[in-house]
Amino acid sequence: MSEAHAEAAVHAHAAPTGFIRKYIFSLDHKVIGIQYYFLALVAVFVGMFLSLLMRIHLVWPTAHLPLVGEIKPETYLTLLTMHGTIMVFFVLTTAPQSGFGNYVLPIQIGAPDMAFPVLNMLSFWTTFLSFVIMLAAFFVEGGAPLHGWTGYAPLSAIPSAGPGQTLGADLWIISIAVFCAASLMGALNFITTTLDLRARGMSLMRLPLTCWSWFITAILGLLAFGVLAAAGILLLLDRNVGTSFFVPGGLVMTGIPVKHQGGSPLLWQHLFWFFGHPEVYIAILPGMGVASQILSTFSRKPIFGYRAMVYAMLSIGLLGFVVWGHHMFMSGMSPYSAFAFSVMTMAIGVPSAIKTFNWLGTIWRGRVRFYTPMLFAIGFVSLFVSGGLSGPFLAQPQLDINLHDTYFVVAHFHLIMGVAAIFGIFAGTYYWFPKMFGRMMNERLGQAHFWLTFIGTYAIFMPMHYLGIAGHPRRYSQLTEIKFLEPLMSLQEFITIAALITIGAQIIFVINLFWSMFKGPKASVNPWEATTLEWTVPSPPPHDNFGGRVPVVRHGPYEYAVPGATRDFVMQDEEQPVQMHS
Ligand code: HEM
Ligand SMILES: [Cu+2]
Repeated sequence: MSEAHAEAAVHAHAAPTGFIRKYIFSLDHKVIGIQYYFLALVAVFVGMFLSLLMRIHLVWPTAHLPLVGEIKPETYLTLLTMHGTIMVFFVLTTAPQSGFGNYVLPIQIGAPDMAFPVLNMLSFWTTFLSFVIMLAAFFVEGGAPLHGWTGYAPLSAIPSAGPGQTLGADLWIISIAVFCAASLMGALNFITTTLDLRARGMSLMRLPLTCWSWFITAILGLLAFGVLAAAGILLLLDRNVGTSFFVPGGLVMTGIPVKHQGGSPLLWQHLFWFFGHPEVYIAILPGMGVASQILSTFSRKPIFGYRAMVYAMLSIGLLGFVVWGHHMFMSGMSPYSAFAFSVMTMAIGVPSAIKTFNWLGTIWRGRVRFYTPMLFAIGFVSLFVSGGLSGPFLAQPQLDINLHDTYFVVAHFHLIMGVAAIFGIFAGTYYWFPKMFGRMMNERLGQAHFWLTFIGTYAIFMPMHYLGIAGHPRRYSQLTEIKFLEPLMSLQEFITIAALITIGAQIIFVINLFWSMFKGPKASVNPWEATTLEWTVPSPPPHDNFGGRVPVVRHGPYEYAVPGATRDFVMQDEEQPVQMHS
C-alpha cells in the first residue's frame, strides 16, 4: 500500500445507510457542506427580510409592517443589529468557507474526506445551535439587543441600558461565543486537511486558488475567533458577575449610578476589531478563490500570475491583523497611532490591486464563455473594485472624522464585504451546483438573476456614498423633521424601491435552485470543461469521492490552452506530456 493509500484508508469511513446518519448527523464532508449552505440560505432570507423592514421604515415611517408593527427608534436598532449579525456570521462566514469549502476542498486536493469528520459534524451542529440561540433573542422579554453587530460597550455591558439589553443581549453574546467555538473547530479541520491529506503530486503550488483561499481563511479564523470568544466571555462576566472589564467607573444610567469601576470601553473596541477586520477577509477571501477559479475556466486561459495571487492572499491575510485601528480613528487615539494604522491600511491596497490586475489579465484576450458563474465572478470583481475604491478615503483619519458613522461607510462595507461576498456565493453556486446535485441550473433564469441583482445592487449602494458625503448619519431611523435630511429623502426612496426590486429578484434564484435540484437536465462529469479534481469524479461524487481510486496529480490547476495538448484543457491528473505553464 502506498503512503497515500494508507492515508486515504485511515480517513475513509463506510457509507452510512440510515436516514439520520446519512442526512442529519452525517460525517460526509459533502453532506455537511450542503447543510452549511442551506443554513446560510435560511439566514440570508432572515437577514434580507430585516433589511427590507428597515428600508421601508426609513422612507415610509408610519407604515404598519408585518410581524413588527410600528417601528420605534429602538426597534430599528434591533433590526439593524440582527441584520448585521446574521449577515456577517451566518451568511458570509458560513456559506463561502464552511459550505463550499467543506464540499469542495477535500475533492479538489484528492482526499476522501476532511481530516476530522466527527469534528466536522460537531462544528456544523454547533453553528446550527448558535443560529437558534441568536434567533431566540427575538422572542425573549425585551426582544433582541440594539448594540449593533459590533456590540460596543458600555451599551452592551449594562443590562439596564435599553430594551433588548437584558436577556436578548445575553443570548446574542452566547450565540457569538458558540459560533466562535464552531469556527475554531472548522478552522483546525481545514488547516489539517490542506496540509496532510493532499494527493500525491498535489504540491502547494499546484493547489487550486480556491484551496489556498480556504486554507488562508482558516488560519485567519483560528487567530481571530479565539480573540472574539475571549472578549465575549469577558463581556458576559461584566454583565452577569459584576466584573468591570469594559465598564468605566462613574457611569450614571437613568439617574442611578452603575456599580462598576475601572473598566475600559476602548478595550472592547480593540478586542472586537482585532477580530472584526480579519473577519471581513474571512468573508471575502473565499470569494476571491472562487472568482479566480471561474475567471480562468471560463476565459479558457491559465490564471494570470498564479504565484502572485497566492502571495497577495497571504499578505492580505497578514496585513489584515495590523489595521484594526482604522475602525477607531474617532476614539481619541494618538495621531501617531492613527498615522500608523492609516499607512498599514493603505498598504493593503497593493495586494488588492495585484489581484484585480491579475483577474483582468486572466480575462484579457481569453475566449470568454459568458455563462452565469462567469457573470457572477465578473460581478464579484466589479463590486470588489467599486467597494474597494472608497477604502483609501476612509483610511485617512482626516476624512474618516467626517465620513465615519455616515452612509458613506454603509456604502463602502456593503459593496466590498456584503454584496461582493454574496456574488462569490452565487458564482460558486452556479459553478458547483452540477457537481453537488448532479443536475444543471437553468441558464436563462441565471442570467436574468444576474442582471437584476447586479444593476439592483449598484442602484442600492452607490447613491449611499452621496448621502454620506452630505452628512447623512447611519444607524438612524427617524429621517423626517430633520431639515438637512429633507432634500435627501427622494434618494432614500429610490434606494428603498431598488432594494424591493433586488430582493424580489432573488425569488428567481430560489426557484431556479429548487427546480433544478429535482428537474434540471442531468449534469455530465465535467460540464464546464474545467481541470481540477472535482471534475474527474461523477456528479454527484460517490461517498468516498474517488470510488476507491487514489488520484495522482501531474499538472497545475489552470492548464488551459496548453500548446501541444489534444484538447484546450488538461485535467490535473491527466497522463499527458505537456508544456507546463507553472
Ligand atoms: C439586500 C441587500 C441589503 C440591504 C438592502 C441592506 C440594508 C441595510 C440597512 C438599511 C442597514 C442599516 C443602515 C443604518 O441605518 O445605518 C444595514 C446595516 C448593515 N448591513 Fe446590510 N443590507 C443588505 C445586505 C447586507 C449584507 C449582504 C451584509 C453582509 C455583510 C450586510 C451587513 C450589514 C451590516 C454589518 C450592517 C451594520 C449593522 C450595524 O450598524 O451594526 N448587509 N444594511
Ligand atoms: Cu477594517
